[in-house]
Amino acid sequence: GTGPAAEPVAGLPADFRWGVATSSYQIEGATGEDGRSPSIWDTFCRVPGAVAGGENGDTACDHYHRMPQDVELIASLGVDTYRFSLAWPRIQPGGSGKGNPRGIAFYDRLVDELLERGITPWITLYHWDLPQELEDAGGWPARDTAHRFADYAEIAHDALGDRVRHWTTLNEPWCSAVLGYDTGEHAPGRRDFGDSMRAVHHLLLGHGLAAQRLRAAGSAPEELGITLNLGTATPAGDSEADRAAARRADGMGTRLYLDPLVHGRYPQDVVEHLAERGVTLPVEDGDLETISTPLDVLGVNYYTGHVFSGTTEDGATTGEDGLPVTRVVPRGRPRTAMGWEIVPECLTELLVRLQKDYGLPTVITENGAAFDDTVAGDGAVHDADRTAYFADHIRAVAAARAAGADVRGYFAWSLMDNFEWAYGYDKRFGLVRVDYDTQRRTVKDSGLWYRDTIRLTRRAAAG
Ligand code: GBH
Repeated sequence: GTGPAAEPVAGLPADFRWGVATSSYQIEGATGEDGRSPSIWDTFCRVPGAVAGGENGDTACDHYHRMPQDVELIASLGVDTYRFSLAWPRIQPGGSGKGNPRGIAFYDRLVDELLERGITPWITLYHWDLPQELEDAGGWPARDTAHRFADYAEIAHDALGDRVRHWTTLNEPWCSAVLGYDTGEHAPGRRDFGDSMRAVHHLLLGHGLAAQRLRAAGSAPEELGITLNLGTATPAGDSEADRAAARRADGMGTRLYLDPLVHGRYPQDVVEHLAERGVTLPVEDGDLETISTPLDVLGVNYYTGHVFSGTTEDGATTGEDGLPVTRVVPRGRPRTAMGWEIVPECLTELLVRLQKDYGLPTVITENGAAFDDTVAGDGAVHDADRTAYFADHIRAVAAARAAGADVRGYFAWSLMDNFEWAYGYDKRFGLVRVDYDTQRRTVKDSGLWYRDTIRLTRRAAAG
């Protein structure tokens, strides 16, 4: 079957923002063109074993050469907003010095193509493609990278800020810091817990410095924000150990970022946990004021929510590393092709909690799912599982609004299948299928459903 039929989603207003999202390294290709310098992902992809299948972003979706057709595709989905990221190594090769006119020209054209079709551009300044030169100088664990980021942000905003009013500084600093510098699953592939936590502070500082520059600029953004990957942390049971484990997970995944951003202080329990692990955040005078520069909107990337236990399977509360146990317990729910459990109700819970604890308007800047798509004889993709995922999560957003959360928009991840980081091209998140042999794009059933849902919901809300 083709999955659930499109119907209006009750409770989403006529001005609710509907979009699709992508990121530069995942779709652009053309990594050596028009003066772009290498990023940490170009380097990381060449490390044997780092990326499934030894794949890389050299060609990806070849979006750099197919941009006008891709904008047509976006328009055909009926969305009002397109969230994309700028490649820092195109805008400012090497991560220092002047802007690169040839790199900037690509985004100039993209913005103009979008505006001509009435689509609002929503720019993310940093979606993980750090110029390799800056990594060689120490990367995010080094304080100077925060200042380099602010300079780059100003160059980008000077070039595009006359037409682009929606700016996100960072995408998912947790991923940059933890996957990049602690677990080594992402570029640059380093493995040092202390470095990862120093990276957290410098990412947040870079965000704050960039936010100040954008606020001070002539055409200040209408909506300035940051995007975090967020979920829920539910204790497995009532025990003190389980509750402490969930609180630790929430501290390391959510409060470590949102408390300084919104309240201007790091959470005391997290600071103590880091001290137990021998780590001090490199906070200098004034940093927390900078980091807590007021935000207009919080971008939320949601994929799943977790249950935590504070004991091992054998009942021990301390692991081999001598640290308290923080163990994810499966819920036994269906999973996507990434292995992530599908728990839409946790999106409602998350949004209501964010409203209560942080009080910012939110936008879902990413939500979506990889499934093992098959292509029918006529080329169609009947991805009923993906459609159901979107339907359930969009309803979860409406439920959060009904419960008082100020959620203003929803961006599907992703416009099209793309380079899924360490998983290569095997994991497909697109509303649109990409045939990587021919670069042919085909709107999947989920994409048609999304288009119809937006149209019906807008029409119903307009009355
Ligand atoms: C996003 O990251 C990225 O912004 C985007 O570029 C990417 O393509 C997309 O998601 C899909 O991966 O194994 O159950 O503990 C998402 C990052 C998703 C981080 C879920 C942690 C926990 C899953 N994350 N996740 S689990």
